[in-house]
Amino acid sequence: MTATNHQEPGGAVLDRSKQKTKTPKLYRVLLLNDDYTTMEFVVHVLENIFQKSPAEAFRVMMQVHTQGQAACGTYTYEVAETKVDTVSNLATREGFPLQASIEDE
Ligand code: TYC
Repeated sequence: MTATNHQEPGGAVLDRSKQKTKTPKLYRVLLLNDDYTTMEFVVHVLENIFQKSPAEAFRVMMQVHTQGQAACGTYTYEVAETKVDTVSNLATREGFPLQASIEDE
């Protein structure tokens, strides 16, 4: 928040407290379950694309497997989009149908 002082003719000082730098809107990246992608590959994706520890990667993978989907990170839109593309490209390269999607935080 920046406050700029404006000198008024009568000597009064007005504070402009309009927010100039806005915090960017954030988006969740969701990983979706399917019947064909191996658990090992999903753990690999979570460790390498979403920077999860091995234990956290396993926990998130099991959450997707049992509940259909789970959040794996929160990012600006551009970064979230890149994560989704990276998952899709890596999965396609390995012959898996694994998909990720984006939702508003
Ligand atoms: N359901 C998959 C299996 O039984 C494992 C899996 C987990 C797939 C998470 C996708 O996002 C996923 N092999």
